[in-house]
Amino acid sequence: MYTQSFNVPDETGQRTVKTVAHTEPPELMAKFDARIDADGRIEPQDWMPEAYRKTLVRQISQHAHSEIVGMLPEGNWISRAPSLKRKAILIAKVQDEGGHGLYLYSAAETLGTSRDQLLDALHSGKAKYSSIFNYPTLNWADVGVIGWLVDGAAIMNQIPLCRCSYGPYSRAMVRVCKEESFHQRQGYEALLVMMKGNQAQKDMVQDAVNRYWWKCLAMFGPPDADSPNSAQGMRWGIKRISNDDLRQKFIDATVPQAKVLGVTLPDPDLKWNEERQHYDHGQIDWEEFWATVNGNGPMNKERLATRVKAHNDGAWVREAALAHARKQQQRQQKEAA
Ligand code: FAQ
Repeated sequence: MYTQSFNVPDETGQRTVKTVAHTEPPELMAKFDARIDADGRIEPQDWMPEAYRKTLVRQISQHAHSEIVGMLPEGNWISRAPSLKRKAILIAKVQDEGGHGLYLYSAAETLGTSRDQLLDALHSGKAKYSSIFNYPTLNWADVGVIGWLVDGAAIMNQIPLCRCSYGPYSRAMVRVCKEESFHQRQGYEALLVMMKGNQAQKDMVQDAVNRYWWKCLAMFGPPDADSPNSAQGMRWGIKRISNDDLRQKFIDATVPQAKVLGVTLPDPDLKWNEERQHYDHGQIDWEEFWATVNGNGPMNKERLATRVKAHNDGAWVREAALAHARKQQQRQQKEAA
């Protein structure tokens, strides 16, 4: 459903951005640029400019943190799922998100930053994670809407990342996208069932859509004109499609899905524009977005506190695993002696 993202030509500005000033060795830099221009992949053992490494650690670790913090809003509903079938699906989905976080932390570690450093940055509030996970899940329909819209937006953003210039990130994204596709479908299917139910169930779905629609549009990041990282990210083949173009693709794909579902998207300005061949839409509240990104959304403090507690509660597992590994190593050394 979302694979059409592959059809967007790369030349939408990506290669035309000038390289920023740097103090890297010119020969190595020229080789690196040539590989990027030829759409080649950069692997962990390859030379890369420090700014490229830094950008990747930033983006991949934010992505990893989003997956891990993203387990919390839906995780809250595992014990309250309305049937055994829904509970089993939800457990599998939340577990998948944890797995995505682990692939992504591993990909970030290949760039020379340790897992402990990455987690410290999250737990101290220094690192960002997706704004969308700072809103509460108030009713069961929120779980369906997260699958349909949040995973839908995540796939739209991540399909182009399967062709990211950094090998480990692009390979992780292939598997992540396959799993996100199941997540999106299970959410949409759960909502379809609710929309065939009674009025209270239909109202619940509409209420969840009303609360999540605008937040999902903001997930794609600030408008291109206010996106400080986009130009360089696109020049390096990390990002392939701009924030605004991805947002537009998501809206265009979602409007027909909303019609089939029978819900209204809460935007009076949402209209098909024949000339542009896209839907026009209303203004996103960027002030609210930045407040949330900067730690002042409705659930930021609770999400972070839950993560820090889970990490601290798990300290004994990490210590036990390390002690076991040390014991095994000592035993092997003794046997070898
Ligand atoms: N939330 O210059 P740009 C998921 C920050 S995974 C918070 O445009 P960039 C799966 C941005 O970091 C969802 N912060 O930045 C799931 C930057 O700050 P910095 C996560 C945001 O990197 C589903 C500043 O604003 N997906 O949902 C957000 O070029 C269901 C300026 O922005 C990814 O992370 C935001 N929404 O573009 C799990 C995908 N947007 O670092 C559970 C990978 C922007 O300079 C349940 N990431 N910022 O201090 C990306 O594609 C990019 O990093 C963007 C941002 C597009 C998110």
